[in-house]
Amino acid sequence: MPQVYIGLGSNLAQPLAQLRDACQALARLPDSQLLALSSAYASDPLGPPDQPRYLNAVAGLHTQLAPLALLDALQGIEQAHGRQRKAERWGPRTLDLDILLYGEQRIDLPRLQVPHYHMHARAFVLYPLAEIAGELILPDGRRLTELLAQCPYQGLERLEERLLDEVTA
Ligand code: A4P
Ligand code: MG
Repeated sequence: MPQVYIGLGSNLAQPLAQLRDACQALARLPDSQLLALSSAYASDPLGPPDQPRYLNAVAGLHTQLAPLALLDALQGIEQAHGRQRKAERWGPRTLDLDILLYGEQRIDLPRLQVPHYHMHARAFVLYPLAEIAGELILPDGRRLTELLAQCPYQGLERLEERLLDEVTA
């Protein structure tokens, strides 16, 4: 089963509760197993500055869902969290679930690009990912450690609160 990494983000309507509920939902995905979960991290918004700070985290899964079926499932979870898609790019959101990596695959479809296009330079993706997959090598051969060495913290702050009491691997 491919190892998949999902980026979680929220900056509206109690972000910590949003991320916790989202983790429960990820743990219940069909034909999938939640293997690992990072801490939650707070950071300033990338994009329009007139929005609240974000909380982000990264989850690692095994899944038998094909990439587009997984995307459908994640968008279903986003909808259930009251996500409203607006025209504004990088605007505030209750819950954003991005497929960061899907095994070794590179995917370039109209609805889905993997690896997620900006993950290589985003502290709020790379540092939580490193917490659960420090030895990771990306499909283009780059090591996660190399990317981290070139990625400043960007004001990232790790929270003590746990997102899920137990991850059963
Ligand atoms: N899509 C394509 N590839 C993927 C993928 N790998 N995973 C498509 C998930 N979706 C993917 O996404 C728009 C479309 O992207 C989807 O319909 C899907 O078919 P969206 O979630 O509706 O819109 P979005 O998230 O606003 O757009 P975008 O460009 O993906 O934004 P990002 O890159 O997710 O950035 N600042 C901080 N500190 N923390 C954040 O988490 N997030 C954003 C959003 C901006 N600033 C942030 C953060
Ligand atoms: Mg998104």
